[in-house]
Amino acid sequence: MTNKTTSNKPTTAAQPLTAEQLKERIVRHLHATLGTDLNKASPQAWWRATCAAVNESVFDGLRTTQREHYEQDTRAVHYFSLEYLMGRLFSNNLHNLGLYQSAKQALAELGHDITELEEQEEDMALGNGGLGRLAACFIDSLATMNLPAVGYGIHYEHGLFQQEFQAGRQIERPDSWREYGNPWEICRPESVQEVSVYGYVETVYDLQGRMKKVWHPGRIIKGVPWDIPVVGYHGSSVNVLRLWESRASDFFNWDVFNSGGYVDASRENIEAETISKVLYPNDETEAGKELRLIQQYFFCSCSLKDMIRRYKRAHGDDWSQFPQQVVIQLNDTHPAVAIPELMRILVDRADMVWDEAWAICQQVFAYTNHTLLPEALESWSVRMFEKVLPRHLEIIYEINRRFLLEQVDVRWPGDNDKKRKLSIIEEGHEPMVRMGHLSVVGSFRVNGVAEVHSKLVQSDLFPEMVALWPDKFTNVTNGVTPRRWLKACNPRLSSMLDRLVGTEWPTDLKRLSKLAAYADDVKVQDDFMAIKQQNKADLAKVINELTGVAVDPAAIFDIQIKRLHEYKRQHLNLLHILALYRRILQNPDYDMVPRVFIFGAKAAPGYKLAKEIIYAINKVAEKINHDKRVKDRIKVVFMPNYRVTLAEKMIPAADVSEQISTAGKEASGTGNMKLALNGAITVGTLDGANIEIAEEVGADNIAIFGLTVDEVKDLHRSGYHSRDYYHNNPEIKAVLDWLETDYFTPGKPGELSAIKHSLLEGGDPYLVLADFEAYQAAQQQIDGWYRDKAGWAKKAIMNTACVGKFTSDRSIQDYVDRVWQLKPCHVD
Ligand code: AZC
Repeated sequence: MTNKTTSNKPTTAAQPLTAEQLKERIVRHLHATLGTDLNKASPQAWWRATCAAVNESVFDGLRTTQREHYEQDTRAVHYFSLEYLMGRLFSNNLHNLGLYQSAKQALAELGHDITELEEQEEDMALGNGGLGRLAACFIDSLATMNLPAVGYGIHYEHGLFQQEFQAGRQIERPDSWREYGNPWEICRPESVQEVSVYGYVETVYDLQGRMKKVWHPGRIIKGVPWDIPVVGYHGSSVNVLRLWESRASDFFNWDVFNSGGYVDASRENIEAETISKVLYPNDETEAGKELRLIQQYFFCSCSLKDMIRRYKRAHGDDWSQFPQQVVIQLNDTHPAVAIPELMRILVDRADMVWDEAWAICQQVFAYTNHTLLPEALESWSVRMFEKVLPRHLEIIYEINRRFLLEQVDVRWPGDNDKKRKLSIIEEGHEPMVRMGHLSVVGSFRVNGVAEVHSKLVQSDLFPEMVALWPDKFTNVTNGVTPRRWLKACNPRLSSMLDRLVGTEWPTDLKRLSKLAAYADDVKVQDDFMAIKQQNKADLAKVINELTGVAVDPAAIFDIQIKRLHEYKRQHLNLLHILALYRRILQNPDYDMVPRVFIFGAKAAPGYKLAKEIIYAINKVAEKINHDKRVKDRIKVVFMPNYRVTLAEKMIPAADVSEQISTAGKEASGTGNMKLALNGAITVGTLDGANIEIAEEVGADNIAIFGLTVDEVKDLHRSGYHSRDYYHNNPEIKAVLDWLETDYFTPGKPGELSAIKHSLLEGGDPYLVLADFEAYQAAQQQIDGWYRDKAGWAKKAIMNTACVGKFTSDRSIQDYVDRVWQLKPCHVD
């Protein structure tokens, strides 16, 4: 490889544009691109003109990066992900280009406030939660570290639904993020791909008598690529996120159209376009729907063909270099169908013999597991698979036959139980294709996303696979990009850090550790907490605008933001709020530091109990917020439509970070990292990355509580009876019974009983009641800590100082070292 540099430290920003130069660009685009005038332009037009001005720099970087990667013929990682939760790109691109200050000034001189223009942008919410946001942080780091990379995914017309509350209940509205076009994307008609689905497979013999399989597809769909440039921070690389939009194939439509079937042709159009129409809104549940499988196959097939076209431009039909040039990271099992697709291309199209093709595949794919929840482990009915992808099913059968024969039976001769357990095909009344098994068998590396999670992937999910291939398994602890999650979202703290630890921390986050030396410094403590106070005042305004609730920035801001799921235990938080409320009613002088409990969460539209929990929190909030007896000691707010943009406003204002999942259930968490980075103190279980956060910040600076992974297992093994906790703890009993009355829903008793029901009759699968007592003790500890102003400031500072490990740059470096073996490619 002939890369110019081997250092992946970002280079310093090129000479940034002056405000004057930016002004000239903005005005030029207002005229030439937007076709409007200075005095007539709407805020939307100003925003778009500024985006166009910024894009001049973005596209410059994009062209040079692509030229450099092409000329140097570098090895590259191809990140395959069904989700990218990007959020807004405006301020992110400005920060990464080093243009934020110039743009702010330019716009101010043109009479506009940059933060107001930022509000013109819709979130690009092409993901559900953790997994999709991780992909977005990773592509930011890849570009920043000058690593050759392409992100591949789907160009959904509608991203994650927008959430509204009607009388406290979640209502979903479609998300039309690009209704009026998105200034950051470029359509690439020259790179359109075609993808086949349905149909049947024919066995034919060639002139040499060799058997060949020919797939006669039932339908052909066109994949149109949209490129989103991904700007590295002060680096020179601009990588690409390539998202595929589905359209009806021209070829197919003409036939129907010419035979007079205009209406039929239109219907086909609609069906083809359905594929990229909408993101499935399920976080950690597998839908098993045909359209979902087609989505997965559509984007994998388009992406592989795109990669192969690029490879062939440099190497022709010589496949020998392919595994040296290409690595594909599968973001969970969603893109696992890429494995049989690459086999099909190599065997059926490139006429390669099976062993040679399989050897290539096994050097190319790596798989990241993001969850152990059984309901999230994808499996597809063989019946449906055969209908949609008949040739791929045959290939999977062959992969499985060889795996069972050459690996499993060699290791455990004659052991049919092992074969049954390890088979990619799950036998039974309805045989299923197990995508996790396929991913492990087809990949050279498999990783979990935090130490404890990777251990559980090995011990609980795939123990036999580990016995077969111990070196295949590794860990890469997640990380978050400090550019978005500190630099851009918390400008006050960022400038303080610039002063105290220097300006290099955004690309070298360990430098924050220098802050620890100031943890006892009274002036630094005061400044740090003054910034927190200002951020809280800002958030208080947003809360008031969105919910009409007035909150006092002097109270503790206690924040739980994440998807709504029983295992994340928002209802544990709610039960504790109810317990506090009850204590206040029983003892009007109950002494507690005033606290604002703030939630943000979307529930999957079909997840009934999750929606009931949202409703319960909203009803309890309504009651408590209006109860004079509470004297503002407790406020409860549920922020509607939680998304990246809202997270950016909430995280800098958090005092307390709620990370309270049942141990063993949260693979990693990444919100936990963002909150700690911004100086919030975690109340958390020993789960996922909380364990590693605790190691970094030290026991004094985190409130750990509850059952450990082993204790959870023991309790389940010995038989867990949630009713015992209900009967033995009067506070638990009282608050659960309370939910059944009409106290929070006047005239409608029983409206909030779903929670109690799931915890008692439902058996409390996530051990809410078992952890309640420890949780309330941890909360009491927080209350005590907060009363000591200096002590709290020190803890908050130590959190920011000690979480440098959790930059996504470190995660990416781990992937480079443990999985990808990639070299940076410096771009001039
Ligand atoms: C999430 C995990 O739940 C979360 O713990 C982790 O931090 C995140 O991935 C990134 O690794 N999982 C998902 O969002 N979804 C699925 C299907 O696992």
